[in-house]
Amino acid sequence: MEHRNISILGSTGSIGTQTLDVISDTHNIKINYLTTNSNVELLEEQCTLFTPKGVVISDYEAFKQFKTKTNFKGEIHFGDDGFNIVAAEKSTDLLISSLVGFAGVIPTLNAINNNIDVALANKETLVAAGEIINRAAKNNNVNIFPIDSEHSAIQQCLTGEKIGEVEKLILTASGGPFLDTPLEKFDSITIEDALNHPNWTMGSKITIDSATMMNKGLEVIEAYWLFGLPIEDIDVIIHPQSIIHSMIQFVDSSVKAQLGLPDMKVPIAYAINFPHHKPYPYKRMNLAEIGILTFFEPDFNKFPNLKLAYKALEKGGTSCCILNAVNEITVKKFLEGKICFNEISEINSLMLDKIETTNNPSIQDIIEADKNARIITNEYIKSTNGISK
Ligand code: MN3
Repeated sequence: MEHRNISILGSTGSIGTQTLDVISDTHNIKINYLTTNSNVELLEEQCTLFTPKGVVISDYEAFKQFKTKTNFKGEIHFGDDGFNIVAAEKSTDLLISSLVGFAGVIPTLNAINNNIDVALANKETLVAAGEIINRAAKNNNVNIFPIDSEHSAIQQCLTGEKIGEVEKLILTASGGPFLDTPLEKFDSITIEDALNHPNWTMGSKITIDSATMMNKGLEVIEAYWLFGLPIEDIDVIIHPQSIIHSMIQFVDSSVKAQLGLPDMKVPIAYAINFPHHKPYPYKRMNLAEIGILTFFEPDFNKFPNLKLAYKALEKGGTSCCILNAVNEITVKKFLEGKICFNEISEINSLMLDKIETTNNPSIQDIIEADKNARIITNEYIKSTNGISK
């Protein structure tokens, strides 16, 4: 599979910029579209370096500013209409889906329906609409390559193997910055504490999700849709060094793991070059230098969000979509200082119980469930001013 024409949804974000780093280290790749929310300065630089066919800007003020000031000679589109153009461009053979949040779902689905392979960094696409995405991918014979260290690890382990011979997927989790923080101290966790991740440099939403372990919960849901094993055969183990990126256990008890330094460029390069490992100059792992790898069972009392993900998967229908939407709001409210750290999972849990689920959802049901869950959560937080404050 040679991917030669690539578009990036969210090219100025953490995954987007790292993808462009990988592409600048790869031969013969042409960029079709780049998109940003509002970071037009960086977009301008990217246009100069990569000369895409066009760009999309989601923020209207930023769009107007870019249009008047830019030296870029290609197409300049605004908002959802722009995303539709990106998703409809038939010459694109790989879409890097790295928008943040639910905004990534529809453009990704549209690209799949237009027979474009997807490298998926946007978690919400599979979390909110896994069933629909899988059906669309199957119907259109489209491949989905995960851009996430854990799922990329599993995909690398599975290459050359038969999924029917796999007994268990074992996702590793760093445990985040509060692995060793006692539960009694969770009440006083600040925004700065939570944004300080020990191993990975990422955007703020996913960094908070790592601190609450919702990130791992969302990854369990993603793994469920990507690899098709039953929920009970997807395990999580805490591995603070983030060197083993995930493992698969076969029916004969053999375990296969993928290791490496924590660097998102590796899963990005694998997604672009699948099933090949092409030469890149990235820093090599030295296990003797690392010395010790440790593992623990996850603590569901400290990190109830992880349990909530399994619960939502079992409930099915729009439950995972609801959990994801509620969590986006609670994380946002935490970052705004409106609720405290513990309230993220408390409100997530409350809303998952309270908000009604729709079974066998259509994409319209998903969009409505997402919108509705946000409204209910926002209203709840407003009415209570948080739980404990
Ligand atoms: Mn991950």
